[in-house]
Amino acid sequence: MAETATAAEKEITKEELKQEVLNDYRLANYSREISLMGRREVLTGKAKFGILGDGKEVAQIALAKQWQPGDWRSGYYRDQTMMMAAGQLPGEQFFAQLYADADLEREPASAGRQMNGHFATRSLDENGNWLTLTEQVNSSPDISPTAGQMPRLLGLGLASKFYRENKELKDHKQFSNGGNEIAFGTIGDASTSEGIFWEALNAAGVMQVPIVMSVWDDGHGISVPKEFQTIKESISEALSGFQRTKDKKGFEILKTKGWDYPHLVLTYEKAAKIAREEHVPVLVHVEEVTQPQGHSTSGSHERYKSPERLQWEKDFDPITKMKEWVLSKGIATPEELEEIEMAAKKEARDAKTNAWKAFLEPIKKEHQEAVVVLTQLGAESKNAVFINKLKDELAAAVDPLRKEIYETIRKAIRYARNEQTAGKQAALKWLKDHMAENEERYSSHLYSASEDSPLEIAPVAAEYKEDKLVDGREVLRDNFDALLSNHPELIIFGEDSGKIGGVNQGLEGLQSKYGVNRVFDTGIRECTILGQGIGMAMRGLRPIAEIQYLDYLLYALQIMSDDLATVQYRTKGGQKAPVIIRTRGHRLEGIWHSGSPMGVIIHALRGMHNCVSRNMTQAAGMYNTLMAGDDPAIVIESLNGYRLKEKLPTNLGEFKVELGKVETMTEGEDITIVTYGSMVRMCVDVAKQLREVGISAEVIDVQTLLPYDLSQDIVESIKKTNRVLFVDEDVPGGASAYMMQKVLEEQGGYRFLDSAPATLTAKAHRPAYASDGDYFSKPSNEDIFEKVYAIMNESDPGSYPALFS
Ligand SMILES: Cc1ncc(C[n+]2csc(CCOP(=O)(O)OP(=O)(O)O)c2C)c(N)n1
Repeated sequence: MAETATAAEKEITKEELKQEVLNDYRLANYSREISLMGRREVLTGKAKFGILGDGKEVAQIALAKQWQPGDWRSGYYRDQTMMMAAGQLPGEQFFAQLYADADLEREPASAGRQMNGHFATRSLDENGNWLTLTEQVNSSPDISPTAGQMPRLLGLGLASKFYRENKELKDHKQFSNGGNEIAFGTIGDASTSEGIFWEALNAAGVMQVPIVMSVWDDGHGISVPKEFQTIKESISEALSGFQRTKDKKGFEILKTKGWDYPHLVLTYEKAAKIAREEHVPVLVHVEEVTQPQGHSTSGSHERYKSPERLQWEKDFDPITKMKEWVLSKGIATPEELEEIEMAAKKEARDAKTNAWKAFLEPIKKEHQEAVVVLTQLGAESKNAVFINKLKDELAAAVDPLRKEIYETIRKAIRYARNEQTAGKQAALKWLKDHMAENEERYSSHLYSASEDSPLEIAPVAAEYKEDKLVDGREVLRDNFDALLSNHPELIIFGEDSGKIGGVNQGLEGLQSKYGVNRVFDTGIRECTILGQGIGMAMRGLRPIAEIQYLDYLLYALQIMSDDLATVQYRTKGGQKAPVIIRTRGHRLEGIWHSGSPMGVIIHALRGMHNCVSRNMTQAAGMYNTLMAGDDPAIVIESLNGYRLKEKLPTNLGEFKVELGKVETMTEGEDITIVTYGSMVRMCVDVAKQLREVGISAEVIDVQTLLPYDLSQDIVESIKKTNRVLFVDEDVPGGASAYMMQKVLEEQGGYRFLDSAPATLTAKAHRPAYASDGDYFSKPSNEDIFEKVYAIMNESDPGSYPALFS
């Protein structure tokens, strides 16, 4: 009996194995057909650009067998087969993205906002609330900068560690099942030349993060071969020192070949098991990978690959090799395989046809409507000849894009500019309605649109029992204590943040109180501190990632700008990463300890909130607001404020600063001074000095640069004073110019001015060292006084005779 059962079992296993292999073979062919067609769609003009996954099919099918619900991917544009194998990319969706179909249903990765090959699953429902991420395989949203996926990968993997080790998180079932999830990273061999690849791998090794990192090694980065990319022309050899040993932690490094189906399957099985069970990072170096159609549709690889290499790529094509293997093992007959190939081709063709039809349909409708609108506009216009010509051209256009339709309508309306007809009204209404749709289509979700948006968080005033004064850093520390106690998912980390509690002691004692998995030290690696935060936040944790000094934010700026700030936008609300970045800057001394590059930051980081605090109570209130919200943000603490005395609020963790709301510090009648951060205190001091010479200045602290004065209170002040000066520590034309544009243009402030609007900023160079360097590099109290006085002198020299003549 027992023997029969075993035989039957074997029989079934063999059949199942055959089915699995043939299914893999079908998918490899299907994906390849899609790549071939994808290129043709671009070359025939139906799509603008194509970057495709041919040559990586078999390896990715092997990998995807290990991709389980709850797991994550952080990869790049070659991973179409991996996505298809995990059921996350039907062919129709692939083509929808290729055509830039802006419909979210048809192109759920980015709603047509991203170039093809930029994959993502959706973590949020239509209201911006989390889905159950443990029930789906997850892909973080791809970005184009090579190796840009690496910092985020670190955080995606690291989250599993916290979910496994932080007992208070055991109920967060939506995000993790006991930390058993792993994160799969993918990268091209040439992109391993980027610094952030090394930074992320080192950090993953140090922290023992459960990731499986695959390098698809096809020997080239576009045209540049490995000899110019990688030391020893082998990433696994270069990384051999990362290999774990019996007594030293590190990576498990595995090697396999991109065409060796059975070996790939076994390798990924092993890799995933190690990462999942032991929580150890694994590197899989997939060598001998091909790229049958070259890098992208922008060029041909015949220009840079030798005839021998091209021939080798044909001979070692993974699908050809897989076919040879299947036949050699007698798993299927040539006829069976041919049938599969034909079916895959047809299926791919159908996917393409369906996607193209679906993409065109709504545009066709708009096209027809536009022609009707133009017909009526022309019929009732004195300029019918011109309008009808435009209409005829549009009517004759074959499959026009929206751009052509809107260009035509907007030009036609110009011909009716002096007319008031029903046709013109209809055209204007049609345009207005559809432009609103296009606004939503292309410009929504720069920030969270959920109920938890920090813009929805009401302010709560700080409360005080007694007038006890403490150092500013104690207010922060006690507030972080309250936040850590109220939010088990809050994790704070950075350089020196753990053991000593931060260079300015804002986290003093909190590691001892909450443990090393809540408040901890990281290596010196700003970019991956940020990435760590991004990945963790995508998995439901609430990281506060500390960058020790504002001047060093530049190391992290690329990943903040390319990745963090665009998460909601590039997925059209499909994912979020509410990371809070804590840093400190402004007035201190020296080229790298007193920076205030706010123009750089606000312009690079649209999609994040930007909080510029003047003292620690205000900073704490900002953290409290941001923790209640679900957007990423940066809070800049004033370096010179940690030891200044402040009152200690009683409602720690609760009081909140309203984002986008200015605070009037000093009321005045003659001039409005708009400023933020450390300069608020100075401007308030100067206002007192100005009063002594009869000038009444109103000082406004903007509190947040992004968003900026949402209720437009600054213009109300200008209506009263009729003069305005913007003061900050940035370079000339930096954040002060931004503030000026907001107030003069957006708020219409220019209409109320009696004097020329002015800015007062630091010098164009980095600030020089020590007190004198600061005095002569940044705006001093005397500079502010004299600037205001000069404005008053110019307007009323009788009352305010020139200071220096
Ligand atoms: C930071 C950055 N620099 C340059 C590019 C342009 N670029 C796109 S892909 C690529 C080559 C990448 O080669 P590799 O990592 O080997 O991946 P493959 O395309 O071969 O799979 C380059 C240089 C980019 N996207 N990002």
